[in-house]
Amino acid sequence: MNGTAPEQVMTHVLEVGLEHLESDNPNGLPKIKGYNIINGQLTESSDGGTFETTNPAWQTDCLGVFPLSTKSDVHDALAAAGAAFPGWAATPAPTRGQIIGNMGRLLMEHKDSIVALETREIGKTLKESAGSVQEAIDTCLFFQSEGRRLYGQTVNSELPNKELFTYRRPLGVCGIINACNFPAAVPFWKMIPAIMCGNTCVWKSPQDAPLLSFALARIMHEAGLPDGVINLVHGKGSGAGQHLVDAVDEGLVNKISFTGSTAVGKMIGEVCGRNLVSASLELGGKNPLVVMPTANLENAVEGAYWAAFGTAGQRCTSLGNLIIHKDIYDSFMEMFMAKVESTTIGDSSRHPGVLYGPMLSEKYAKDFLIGVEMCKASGATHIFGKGRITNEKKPSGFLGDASEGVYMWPHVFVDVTEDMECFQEEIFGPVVTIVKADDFDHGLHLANASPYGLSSAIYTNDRLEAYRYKTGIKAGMTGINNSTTGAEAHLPFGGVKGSGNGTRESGIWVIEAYSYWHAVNDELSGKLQLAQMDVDEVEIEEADVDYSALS
Ligand code: UN1
Repeated sequence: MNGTAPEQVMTHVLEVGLEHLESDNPNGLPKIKGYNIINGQLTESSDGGTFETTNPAWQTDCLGVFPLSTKSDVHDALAAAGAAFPGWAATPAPTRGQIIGNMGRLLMEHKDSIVALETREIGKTLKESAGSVQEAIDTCLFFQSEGRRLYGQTVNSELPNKELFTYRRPLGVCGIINACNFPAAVPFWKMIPAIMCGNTCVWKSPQDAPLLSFALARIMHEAGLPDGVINLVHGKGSGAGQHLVDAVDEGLVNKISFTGSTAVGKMIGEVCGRNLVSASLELGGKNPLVVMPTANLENAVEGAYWAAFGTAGQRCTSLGNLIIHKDIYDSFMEMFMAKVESTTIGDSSRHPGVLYGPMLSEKYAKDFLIGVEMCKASGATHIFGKGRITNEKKPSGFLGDASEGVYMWPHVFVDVTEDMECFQEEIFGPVVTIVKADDFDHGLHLANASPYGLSSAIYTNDRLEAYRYKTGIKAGMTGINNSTTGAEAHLPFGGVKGSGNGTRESGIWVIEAYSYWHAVNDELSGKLQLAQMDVDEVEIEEADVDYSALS
């Protein structure tokens, strides 16, 4: 069956020196013993604790067993990152960039196997896993050449025989914590610029994607990364991730970069704030998409449908509130619901072409069902979706045996109003909450009415409306005649309001998050010259103007 691709990754990246554990995996794929990587060494948890990672599309398929890292494991990783920092920071930036380029090339070489592994571990469709891995490759290629720039400036002094310069300096040890929904793209968005700037990292892998994270960390080392520059620790729940955040209070961390929920992001922001440690926080979204009467309705339906249900709604950029102008509401809904009803769902590695696969894991499924109940309790009208898919209760487009995985129906709620909890709160999964707008101003008001401000979109062919939306929306990202998803690796990614603390990932903008500006002045005159005080005064010539006329 779908065996070849995941087996490749085992051979190329993981198998070297790795133990295959006994397994009765239904697909015949191996179950491996995974490790932390601390100072380049494969290590187990200090107390021997482990946890398993399973395939959400086929839950009896166990991918591997990983260390449940203890506080002392996390501290070992921090010590390794601290020890590696001076050497790595002193490595010329173009050399750092070259190693990053090698990572990109190795990812390209093994892309098919990594994609298959991502799909096996978190259930995303093969097409979407390929997108996530490509985003990681794009990031490497972008930052390979940034290693040859990383520009500072020369600045003119107000004093003679004196030179002023600015340099970008690395921050030190960075703690990296990411969610599992983009397990290749998002950690690369963080770690690639971090190491390009000369920092070292302790990466806490997402609990639902330890094997993919392990494979990526092995690739990074295979690309020539010195030991200790990136240290990987696995863990679950409030274990290793919390130990990493706690280490900020102990002065062992110089930066935390986190992608995940707003609640956890606020907690991390507080810890970092009281220690004056820099934090990059990419948090939740309740991304609005407005459809106006001049829009091409077919495109708008397609964009809204993809934004809501692609990735089973498990992107931070997924559509939350769909805001439809009242004049086109009925025709839009007729087309939209026809698509929703025909949604194909299943295990993409066995049923290519499905729109979406299972939830990322059982934990995401549980939280999603709580969200669906919250929509009902909010008073919204529930017009489609029946919770978890079972063989007895499945949509017409479901393919395969529902009892094997953790699949959800697509859900649609209408008659939503801005005072409802389901309008205000992010629900991570395949659900859309639909609101009717009276006119453009009302639509824009609704788009701004949630506590979040990550992504946003409008479908309109009225250029003034598009302009007014673009200037009136409070969001980090806006699509015009496009869905809410689809950020590219060289545009700034991030949000405002409850979606983050204003830091950005990607492109040249992310460099600000992983470096500080160092201003240097070089006095060449051979004497002490005081800024502001020893500056030659320039005589202003008396102008022939009668200023008294102004009063
Ligand atoms: C995320 O969900 O955390 O723009 C990242 C997008 C993707 C990245 C999403 N390129 O939807």
